[in-house]
Amino acid sequence: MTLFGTLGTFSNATAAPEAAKPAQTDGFHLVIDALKLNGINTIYGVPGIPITDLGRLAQAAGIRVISFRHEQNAGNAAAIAGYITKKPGVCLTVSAPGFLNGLTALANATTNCFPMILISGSSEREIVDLQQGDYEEMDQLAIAKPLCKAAFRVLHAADIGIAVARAIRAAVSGRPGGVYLDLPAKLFSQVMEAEAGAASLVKVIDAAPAQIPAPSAIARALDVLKSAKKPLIILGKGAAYAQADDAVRALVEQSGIPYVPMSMAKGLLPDTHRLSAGAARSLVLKEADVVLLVGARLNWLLSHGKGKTWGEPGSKKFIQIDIEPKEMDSNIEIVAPVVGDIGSCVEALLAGMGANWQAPPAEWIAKIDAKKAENTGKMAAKLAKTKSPMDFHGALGALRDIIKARPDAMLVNEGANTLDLARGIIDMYQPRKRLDVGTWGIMGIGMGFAVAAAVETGKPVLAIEGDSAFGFSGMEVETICRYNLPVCIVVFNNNGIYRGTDVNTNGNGDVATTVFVRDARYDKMMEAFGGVGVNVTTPAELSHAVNVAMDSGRPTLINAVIDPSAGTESGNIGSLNPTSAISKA
Ligand SMILES: Cc1ncc(C[n+]2csc(CCOP(=O)(O)OP(=O)(O)O)c2C)c(N)n1
Ligand SMILES: [Mg+2]
Repeated sequence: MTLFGTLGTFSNATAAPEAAKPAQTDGFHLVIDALKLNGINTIYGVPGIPITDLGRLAQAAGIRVISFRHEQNAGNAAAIAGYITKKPGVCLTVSAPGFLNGLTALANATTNCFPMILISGSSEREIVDLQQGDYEEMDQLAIAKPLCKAAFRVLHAADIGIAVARAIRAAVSGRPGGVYLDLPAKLFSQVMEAEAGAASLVKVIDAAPAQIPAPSAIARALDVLKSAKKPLIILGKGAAYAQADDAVRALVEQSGIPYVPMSMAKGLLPDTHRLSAGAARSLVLKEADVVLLVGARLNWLLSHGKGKTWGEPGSKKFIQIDIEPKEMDSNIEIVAPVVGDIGSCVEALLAGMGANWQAPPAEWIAKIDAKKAENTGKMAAKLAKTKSPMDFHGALGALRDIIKARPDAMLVNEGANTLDLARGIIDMYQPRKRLDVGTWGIMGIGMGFAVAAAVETGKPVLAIEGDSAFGFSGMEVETICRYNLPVCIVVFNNNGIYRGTDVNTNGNGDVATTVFVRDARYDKMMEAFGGVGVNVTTPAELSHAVNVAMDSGRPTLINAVIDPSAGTESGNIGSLNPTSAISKA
């Protein structure tokens, strides 16, 4: 349009009667609409500038917005929501400090392959980039980038739809992980015509496309498997995430191959399954000749596939199923890589195996069964102990029976002894019920995971927490009470980290570095917010209190008094702990 034309139109318009103004939308509403369009119906976060109204408006628009007391817990909730649902969990934070608080959870989600989107408001770009000292100034995008799968910033309201679509795709496709979405304050109030806004939104089609393995890779894997005399399947968290439960079960049962579940894969098949070799783990890792990894990485948790855990060097062949090609040969040679999504790969293996697959030699199964019986027998006596104060085994024996009776409950678990012993002792019966510290062994996931487990599944949650572990997210008991969630927390209170008995030898009056206030009453924390607090000293009392809590659905914290001398340094992973050769503390 010419200058004159413009002026002419302008003067005509002022002379004409007021035309109806087209309906408008803005950045706030476009973010909410984009999330809703893609089926994201829950946001976990902490309010503040510049995203307070985003939370309010999202709530008003029908999204469930769960406000936490600290962003790390909101982030952990989002991450585990992603794991449970295969949809990215969303965490919403304020700029700089709130963003940083959420970042640990984002990095942890990425490490664990949980799909999550951290959405953080950010300060004014022009000021941040010139480092002129804006309110909560920080170049958040640059900081997030190396810690997640993808990171995006949106400067124009018209790009919100495409940005949310990219974030969702990046989080769930291929190997899932964390995504950062940076939304500067100015974006939220940018206005555009509603019609154009609606047209700018993107509904993601097939966000995590199937990745079909090559037929030659399947044939190669089956050849290797066929040659095995002592085969073993290892099921990882990836296999649990895939929600290919029937196929995974069929793989084990049709092949007759014993399996070991990694921590969060427990329950994919019931731990009581005849082919579970969990109770003979050391034996099977050492003696197997062919190992089929299903969504399990050969990282530290599997001793990198080498060393004395794995028996004679060169004594085994590894077949690996993973969606990420780079995972192959990451630690040792993989003789049969199978790259694709777990469901498609396992289905293809099953099809190739057919109905007449030769079961493994009976001697192999018999040897495993004998070891299982021996280990289970030794354990049974320990679990039946009723002494007071309790040791870990006595207390966990009680909780083991509770999960057996309530197999659909969600179990959250963190700590050192409290974690390692619970993992070994408590059998799981259903997939994705066990949520724990994952790949990093990170403390602090407890209450975030518990909240999301309750919100996403509607099932009762049992959180088994070391007293130290609980402290990292303990303030969220208020959140649990505020939303009246069916969460029962059991704090294994042994007065400290690993144990409560360490002594400071320097004489300055401080307690030792691993010791907490003696005989603390964590149950009182729950009472402060209207929940139920119980103090227990015997397995029978513990069992009773948990059953009452799970029947009532009321937020409950049980302070379980554990013998302060019962734990061992670092639980099961003491060998990773460097100690001074010169002086012993
Ligand atoms: C974020 C983080 N900080 C610190 C640690 C180191 N750490 C490992 S276990 C643990 C706490 C163990 O004590 P507790 O939870 O009481 O379990 P217990 O062995 O006493 O049962 C700590 C602090 C960690 N894993 N993660
Ligand atoms: Mg402790």
